[in-house]
Amino acid sequence: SPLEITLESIRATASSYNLVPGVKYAYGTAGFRCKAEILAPAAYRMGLLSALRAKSAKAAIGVMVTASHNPPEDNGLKVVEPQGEMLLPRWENYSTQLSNTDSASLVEALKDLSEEVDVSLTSARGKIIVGRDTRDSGPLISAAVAAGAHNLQCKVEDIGVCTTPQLHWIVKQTNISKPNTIEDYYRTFSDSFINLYGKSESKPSIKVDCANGVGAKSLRSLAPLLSDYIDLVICNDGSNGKLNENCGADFVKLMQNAPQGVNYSENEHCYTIDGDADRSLFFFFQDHKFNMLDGDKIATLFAGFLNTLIHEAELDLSLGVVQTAYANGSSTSYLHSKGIPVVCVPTGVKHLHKKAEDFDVGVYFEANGHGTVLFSDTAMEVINKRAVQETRKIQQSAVTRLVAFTKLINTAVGDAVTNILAIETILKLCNLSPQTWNNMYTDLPYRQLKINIRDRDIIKTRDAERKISSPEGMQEKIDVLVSDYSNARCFVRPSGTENCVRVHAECATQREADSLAMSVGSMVFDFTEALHSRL
Ligand code: G16
Repeated sequence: SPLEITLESIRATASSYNLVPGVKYAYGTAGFRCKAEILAPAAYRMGLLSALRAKSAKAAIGVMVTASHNPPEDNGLKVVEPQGEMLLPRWENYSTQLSNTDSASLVEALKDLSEEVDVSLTSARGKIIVGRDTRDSGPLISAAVAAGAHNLQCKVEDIGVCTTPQLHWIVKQTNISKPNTIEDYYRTFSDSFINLYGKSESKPSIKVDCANGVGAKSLRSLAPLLSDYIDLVICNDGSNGKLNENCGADFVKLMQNAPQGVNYSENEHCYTIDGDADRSLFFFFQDHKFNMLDGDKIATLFAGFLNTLIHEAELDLSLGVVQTAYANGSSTSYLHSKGIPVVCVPTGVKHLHKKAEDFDVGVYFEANGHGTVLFSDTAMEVINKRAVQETRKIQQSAVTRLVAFTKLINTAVGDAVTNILAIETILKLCNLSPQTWNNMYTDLPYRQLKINIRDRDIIKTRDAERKISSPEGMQEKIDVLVSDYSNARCFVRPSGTENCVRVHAECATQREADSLAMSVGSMVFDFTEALHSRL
């Protein structure tokens, strides 16, 4: 029977992807992430699972092979839902379960799962679209994903090297039967940019640190399409340096310092993006001093711009900003002072994206530069209706800009490249210099540390990761350390992408933030070591 043939092909292939003894996979903040050399068994199983997800959704599902900001020897997998969102939580749990199922039990596990999700393993519906970043291990991992999907006779389209947001966009476009190739992506966003940005008297040059990753490829394709309007100067394009080493958005945010490999001029607009081009940060130098404008500053720029347009166009739409515990306290106070509602959710684009859907216009950004804007169906209806109405000049101009802006945003997921275009557009339309933007509010000094402990999973958090619920007694110790400083805040959480816990401290001065982060970090280390020695 067709089912027996399918099951037999799984048994035959699975033996080439046996689990690695001692390795436990988990679907973390953004999918699977580990050393590339141990990822293939999970990749094969994710091929099977994504095929099943595609069959159950009767749609195209994306699988991105990337470890984003992690070092070159790592790799990972992010699964993309039909509308371009992150994998559903229920399927994240299935993914963790299936990826740890040994080869001999895979067929039974899949049969159970197909019953649970009520879809036949032999259903011919759906397909998976696979993309990968520039890591050497990418082709091998993509092949393992494809092997799993082929076992379930699922169609596989391998689009090769692309950015994570390109894959999200392509999946979304495929499922709504709209233009869906990489060329369509470049054309769509360059057209939208040109339409809203318009010509300038002098053509600005914009530098982008590409972290030696796939973003360079994307910008290289985009640059000629925009060359009448802006000059995109690509730095750290991967021809020399190593991926994410001393450059890229993660490095810049953590070190609060400029990336290597960018020769800047005073006041020049510079950006840094990460290894798979789904985060971006802005920076500039003034009097040789480095100034970074992070995801929080980008969120306030976008929210302020959109809020003004909504008011000018006299539209009755709710606008809100979604942040995480990492958001600088000053950004939250600034947004409140402007009457813009702010919500805090746990780390991970999936949490922010979901919450942003509660607003008509939901702006979400993590401080590290991940983010985008979502426009609800109602918002799109209201905006488009107003666009064809007879209105006063100011209303008309605002609504025209709003319509154009919705087309410049990759609403499938935060997109470093399209966000750069959106930021440049707002700065030009609002006649804002980097200084004026930066001076909207002053960041509170902060320090972030990575602490390596034996088992980061023993740390559990609550209250959108702002408090520790376990191990017992740890939060009290943090509270005591924080109480030594005035106006301080500090939290600790296990990373879902790296083998470490992150400590984040915010204080009135940089010295205090450094000192608080260090004392909390060493307390966490000692606390967990003591727990371990008692086991
Ligand atoms: C991923 C997630 C982000 C998250 C980051 C760090 O980013 O998509 O939402 O902020 O990991 O997560 P954690 O602190 O749990 O390690 P990326 O750019 O690495 O895919």
